[in-house]
Amino acid sequence: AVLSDDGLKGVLHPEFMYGCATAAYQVEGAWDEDGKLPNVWDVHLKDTDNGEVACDSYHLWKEDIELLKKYGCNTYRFSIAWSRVRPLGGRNDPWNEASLKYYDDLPDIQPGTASLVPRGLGQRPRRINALLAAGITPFVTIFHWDHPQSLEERYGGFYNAEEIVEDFVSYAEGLFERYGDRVKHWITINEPHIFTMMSSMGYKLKEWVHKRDHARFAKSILLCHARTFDLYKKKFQPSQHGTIGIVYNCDWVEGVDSSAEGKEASQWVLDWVLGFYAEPVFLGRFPDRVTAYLGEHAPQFTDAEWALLKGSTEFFGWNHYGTQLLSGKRLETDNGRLVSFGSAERVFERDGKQIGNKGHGGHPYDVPWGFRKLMKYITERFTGPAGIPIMITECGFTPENEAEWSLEERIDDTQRQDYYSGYLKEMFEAVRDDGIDIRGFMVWSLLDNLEWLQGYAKRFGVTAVDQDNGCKRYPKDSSALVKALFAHGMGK
Ligand code: PNW
Repeated sequence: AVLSDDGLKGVLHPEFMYGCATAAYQVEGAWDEDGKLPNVWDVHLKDTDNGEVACDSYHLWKEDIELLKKYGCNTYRFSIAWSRVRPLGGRNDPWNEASLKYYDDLPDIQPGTASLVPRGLGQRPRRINALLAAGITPFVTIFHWDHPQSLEERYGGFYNAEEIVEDFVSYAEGLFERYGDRVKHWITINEPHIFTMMSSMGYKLKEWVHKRDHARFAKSILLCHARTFDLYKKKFQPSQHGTIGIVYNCDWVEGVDSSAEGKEASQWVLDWVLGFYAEPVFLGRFPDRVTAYLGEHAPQFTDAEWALLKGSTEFFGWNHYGTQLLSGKRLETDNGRLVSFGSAERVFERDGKQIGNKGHGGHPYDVPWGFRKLMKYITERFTGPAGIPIMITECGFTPENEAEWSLEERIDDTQRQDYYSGYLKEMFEAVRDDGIDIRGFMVWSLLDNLEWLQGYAKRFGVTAVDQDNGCKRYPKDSSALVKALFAHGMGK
């Protein structure tokens, strides 16, 4: 275990941001309250597990803040629901004051003096100020996949770069105007690659994505990001003094053996899943493997757009879960569709041994050394040369079969505790020994919540939520462990 006399006490940056993360659609519920209109997931998941109630954080947000305090967090990463604050979504559509207020505050709340007791409608202390009053820094995701359905119906959503970019930037501008005096940490977009896959698998095509679709989404996403970054830098940062960046998903991959095929497959997956969105932002180009693969579909940018893209992040937001080994075999189908993650065949044993505890299929195995290798890879390729820090914006684990567990079993979450012990030890050592500049770490997730297409069966929370009993919250044992680990790393 970390802790004790391991030489890791106090190795973290003095202003290290330790917190928990959530996303609006996955926790808020209240899907049609206070003027909110349907987002793409409300429509798509209508008849299955969905976010209509979720963890009811729209009403229970004060309890969420109490949990963050209990867990020793100094940061809360959450997202704003576009379909709440601007229900129709478009640049000429009205804002919704009732919902803007939900994320906002009362002017009479001063740091240290906030009362978290509700004082009646229209008078409630709101989330951002309540966080600040609790000494918790809001880290706000502008877009965590839940755009208004009306944008799909009007013009095909992210299929239509010209339209979505203008609407996205206008939405972001409204958030900077409204909250930027108090929110100093902004994320434009969460996980471009997974958003593309999940959207296509989910509300759009209901099948694996064609390269053409990846290319169209990439163009929209990258331009939404770069234009929003540029707007913030020019119009808001000079007076608001906040920071802004993008969040990537990336798990570690390497060949199961030392074969050239395994190496090539791994680099392909890293280029496809991460490089496709990180190289434009860090290096002003696409990876060669990606342009070669996309051929005629490869997104085209003007010189002015490339200039906007290059250097358009102030931190490397990184969601990391697990590690997979690749056999070197490609699973691409003949009609140009990718099966998943770049269609490389995945294996999870080496020398006859499973590589770690098995978790949820998408980010499968608990492999601390994979995290360590990827910290190095990202630093060497992207953040080191750019001189910018890494922010771990999500990291978590859920055992494969947790859905069948009783509440007691969910709380005694030994596999999640093993996971965080192993990953945080690697992270602390990487900071101390490998010169890795990590400034933040956010547990995914504060709460057991709606895992998109997988419903409520996959539970990433350090807090169990009893959906059958008013969404009552129960801290899992891992929450105390993570708190202790960060107290140690931060020298307390
Ligand atoms: C991330 N995969 O999504 C998201 O940012 C969260 O909203 C989500 O709940 C969390 O990870 C846990 O899954 C991903 O299949 C969803 O590889 C699926 C995958 C990766 C990321």
